[in-house]
Amino acid sequence: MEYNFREIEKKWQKRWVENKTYQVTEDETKKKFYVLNMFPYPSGAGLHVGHPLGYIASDIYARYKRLQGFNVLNPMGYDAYGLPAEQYAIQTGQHPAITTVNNINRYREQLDKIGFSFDWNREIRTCEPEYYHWTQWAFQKMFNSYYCNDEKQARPIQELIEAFSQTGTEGINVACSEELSFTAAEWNAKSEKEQQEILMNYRIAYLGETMVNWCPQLGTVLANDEVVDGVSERGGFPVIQKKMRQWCLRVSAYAQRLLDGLDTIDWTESLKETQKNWIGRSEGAEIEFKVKDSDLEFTIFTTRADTMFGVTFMVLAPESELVQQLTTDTQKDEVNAYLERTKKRTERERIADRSVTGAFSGSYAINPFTGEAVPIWISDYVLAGYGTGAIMAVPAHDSRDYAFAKHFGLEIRPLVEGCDVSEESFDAKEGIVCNSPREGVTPYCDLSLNGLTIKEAIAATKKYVKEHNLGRVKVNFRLRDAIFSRQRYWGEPFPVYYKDNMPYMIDESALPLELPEVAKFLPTETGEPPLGHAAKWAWNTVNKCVVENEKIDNITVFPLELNTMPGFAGSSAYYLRYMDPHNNQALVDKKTDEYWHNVDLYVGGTEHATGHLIYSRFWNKFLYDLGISVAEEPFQKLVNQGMIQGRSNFVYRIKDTNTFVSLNLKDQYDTTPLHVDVNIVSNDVLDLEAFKAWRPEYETAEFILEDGKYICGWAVEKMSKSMFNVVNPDMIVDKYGADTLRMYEMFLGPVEQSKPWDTNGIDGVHRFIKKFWSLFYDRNDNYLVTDEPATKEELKSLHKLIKKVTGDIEQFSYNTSISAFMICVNELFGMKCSKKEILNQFIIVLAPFAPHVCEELWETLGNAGSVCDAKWPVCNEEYLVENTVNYTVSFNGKARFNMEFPADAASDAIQTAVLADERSEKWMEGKSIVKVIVVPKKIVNIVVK
Ligand code: ANZ
Repeated sequence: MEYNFREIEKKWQKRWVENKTYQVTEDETKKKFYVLNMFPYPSGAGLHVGHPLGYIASDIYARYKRLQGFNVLNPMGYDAYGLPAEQYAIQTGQHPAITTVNNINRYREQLDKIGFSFDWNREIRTCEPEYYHWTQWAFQKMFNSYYCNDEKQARPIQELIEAFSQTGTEGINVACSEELSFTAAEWNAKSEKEQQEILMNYRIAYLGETMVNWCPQLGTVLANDEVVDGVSERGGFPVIQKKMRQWCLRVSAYAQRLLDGLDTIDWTESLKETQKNWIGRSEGAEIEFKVKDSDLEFTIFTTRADTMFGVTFMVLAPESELVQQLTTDTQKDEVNAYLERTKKRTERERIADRSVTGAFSGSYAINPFTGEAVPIWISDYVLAGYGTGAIMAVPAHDSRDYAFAKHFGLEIRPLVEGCDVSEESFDAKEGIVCNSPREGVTPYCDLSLNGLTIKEAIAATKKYVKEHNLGRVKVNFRLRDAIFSRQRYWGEPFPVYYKDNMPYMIDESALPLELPEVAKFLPTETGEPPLGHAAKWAWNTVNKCVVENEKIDNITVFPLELNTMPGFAGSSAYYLRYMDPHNNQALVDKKTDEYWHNVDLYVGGTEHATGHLIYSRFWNKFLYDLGISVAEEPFQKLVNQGMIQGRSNFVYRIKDTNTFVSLNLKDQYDTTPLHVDVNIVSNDVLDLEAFKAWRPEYETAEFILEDGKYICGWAVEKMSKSMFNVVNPDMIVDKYGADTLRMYEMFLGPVEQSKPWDTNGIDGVHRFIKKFWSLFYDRNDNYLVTDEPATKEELKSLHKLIKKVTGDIEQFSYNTSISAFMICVNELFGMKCSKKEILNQFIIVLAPFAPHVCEELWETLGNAGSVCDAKWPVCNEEYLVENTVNYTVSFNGKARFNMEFPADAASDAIQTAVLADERSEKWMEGKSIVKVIVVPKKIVNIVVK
C-alpha cells in the first residue's frame, strides 16, 4: 500500500472530531499541563508558513506531555479586534465583524489542515460579548481599585475614600499620578465632582492627561510602533505630540512586583533582561532647586547626587509647566520657536536622535549645595514623562550634557580640579577618566567626598541631602502607565457613561455593554471617535440599558464613552478564560482555576516582550490581588519561537508626493521606502497596474522608471502580513501533507532561531515518512510486520531513539530529533526490521511530530484507540551498553587516530594491536618507543623519542 497522505490525513482529522480526541476536562486524578500559544490576529492574508512554527512546536510538546500521562490543556482562539479589519472597513464599507468572521473561518480551515491537538470546544474570540464581558468587568474593577504601597496590592477604592474622609492624605502610602495633600475636613467639604477628580489620581484605571502620538488625518492616537519617522506607518500622515485626556492603566504601580516576579519564572535570560530594562528601576535622589529672584522652585531627579559640584546648568523638558513661567520676556520668541519645532518629535525619536537642540529660558537656578546660580535651559533630550522632567546638568560627567554644553558653549566643570575635559579624555560610560576614585575633590558645605568611590560618594551625598532637607532618596521606574483609549470603532467599548463630564461605571449586572452599530467607521465631523456616529449610544441608569441619544437628559440618561479599548485589552487575561470559557457567572470558576493554575508552557514571538508580556503580567497580578487568579505569574515557562523570514520587496515614495521612483534612481530624491506585496512583483519588477489597484491611495500613483521598468528593492526580513511577503502553508500541505509540513518546519532549525523559508529539503523529510511507511508495506502492498522478537541491535537502535527524542523534546531541540528519526529508520531498514515490538514504540515517539501517519499505522498494528493515549516509552539503558569501545591513539600526547576494541579487551592485547597497526609506524616517525600507556576504555598514549 502506498503512503497516501491525502486520505490518511482527512480520515484522521475527521475521526479526531468525531471521537472528541482533543477535548479535555478537569480531571483531579491526573496532573495537569497547560500549553498555550499566543493567539493569532486573524488577518485577511490568512496563515503563512511562519505562523504554525510556534503552534507546531507547542503541539509536539502538548502531545508528548499527554503521552506521559498528563491532562493537557491546549486551547486556541482569536485576538479578533484590531486595526486592519477597521481600515478595511473604512476602505470598503464592509463591517469589521463580517471580515473578522470570514478571516477566522479561513484561519480555522488552515489550522485544521495541519492536525493540531487544540481543544476547539474552548475557542474564544475577543470580539464576542461573552468574552469581552470579562475584559470590561476587569476594567471596572481597576477603576474601583487603588494600589496600596504598604500592602503591595490593589485595594478597593472605597477604603481610600473612607481614609480621606477620616484622616485626609495623612499617612497614606499609595500609588498616584501626583502627590496630593489635604485634610479630612478639606475632603469632606469638596463637591462630588471635585472628589471624583481627586480619586482619578489614585484609581488603577483612570482618566489622565497624557502626551500621545496624535494623527489628525487618521483621527486617532497611535502607539509608538505605529509611528515611523514622524508619520503614521499606515498612510504616511503626520503625527504630532498632543496632550489628551485618555484612559490609562496604572501599570507603574506594579513595577517592583513585575521586576521581582521575573526571578520566579522560567524565561530566557534575554527576555528577562528586556523586561528589566523596560521596567528600568533606577535608584537616585530628588533634589530641590530654587529659581533665582523668584518664589518658584523645582525638583530634579539624579542618579549621581555626588556630582552636585559639577552642575553648570539645568535643563527642563519642553512640556514642563515651568517653561512658560521661567521664560523671560527677552527669551520668549526663541523659546516658543523651539517648542514649536520639538512638538513634532515622538519620544522615541527624541531618545534615538542625538543631535543637540535647545533654548535658554533666561532664568537661573540656585545650586542648593553651593549657592551658585546656573542657567536654566529647555531641551527635548530631557523627557517629560521620566523622573521629574527636569535635570541638573553635569557636562563633565554625562555624555548628553557634555554634547549640549559643547554645542552652546556652556561651562564644563570636572569634579576633580584640573582634570582634562577634552573630547578625547571623555569616556561616555564612566564619565571623565579622573572621576574615580576621587582625590582632590573640592569639599563643599561640610561634605567631603575625598577618597571615596563613586558608589560611596553617591551614598554620602544622598545621606547629606536627606539630613539637610534638600530633597529625598527616590527609586524611579522607566515603566509608564499604559494609555488605554483608542479613537477607533473595532474594539471593546468602555462600560462607562459620563455625568457632569465625569466617568461612571455602568452596573456590573448590565455587562457586557455591546459595541453599537455605526453609520461610518470614521471620526465624526466634530472630531469625535467613530462611536460618535452611533445613534443609540446613551445609558439609561434606571433601566440599565442602552437607549437612543435623543433620550439623553443628563438626569437619568447619560452619554456613553466614545473611545474603545486598545488591542492588548483582550489578550491580557485570555489564558484564564480558556480554563472556563463558557462560564457566564465569572471570568473563571475558582476551583477550575485552582486546577489549571497557570500556563506551564507559553509559546510566542519576541515582538511581545514589552507589550503583551508586560500588560498581561500586570493584568494577572491585579486579578491575583482580587483573589481571582490563583498564580501571581501567568506564564511559568516561555519559549520564543524564531521567525520564519521571507523575502520582501520595496517601492520608494518621494516624500509628500504620490510618485514612486525605481530602485536605482531613488538616491536622487528624498524618499520613504514602503513594503509592496510580493505577489505583484516578479523578479523584483513591479506590476504597475496591479500596484495601482492594490490600495486606493495608490490609484493615482505615478512612477519614475528605469529602462521602462519599476525595479523594487528587497530584503530578507520577518514573514508578515505587514511586510507583504507571505508563503501559504496550504500549498505545502496539498503537495506533501501536513505531517511533512510539521516535520519540515521543525527540521528547519532550532525552534528559537530565526531562519529564512526555503523549500529545498522538504523532499528529504517527505521521503523519510515514506521510508518509515515502507517498513510496514512493501512496493507490492505486502504487509511486512511480524511478531518476531527483536534483536539486541534493533532494541539498541530503538532505545537510542527514545532517549534522544525524550531529551530533545524537553529541550525544544526538535530539529535534532528529526535527524534521530531518520537515522533510526535507516538503521531499521538496514536490519530489515519490520517487527511489531519495535515499530509500535517507534510510532508513539514519532506521533507528536507526525500525528496522522502515526494514527494510521497504530491502527494498522491492531492497537485500539488513538495513539494519543498510548504511553510514552522509557529508554532502557541496558540496551545501550556499548560492546565495543573507541580508543584514541596518541603519540607524545597528540591524538592521531582511533581504533575500536571489544569492551572487555585486555590492555596487553590493545597495546599489541595498536603497535601492529600500520598508522603507528607513520606517527612514530622512525623514533623508538619509550613507553605505552593504556587508559582502559579511553586512550592509548605512546611515548617516543
Ligand atoms: C546628574 C548626572 C550626572 C546624571 C552624571 C547622570 C550622570 P537613569 O539611570 O536612566 O535613571 N535624567 C533624569 N531625568 C531625566 C529625564 N526626564 N530625561 C532625561 N534625562 C534625565 O538616569 C538618570 C539620570 O538621567 C539622572 O542623573 C539625570 O542625569 C538624567 F554624571 O543627574 B543625572
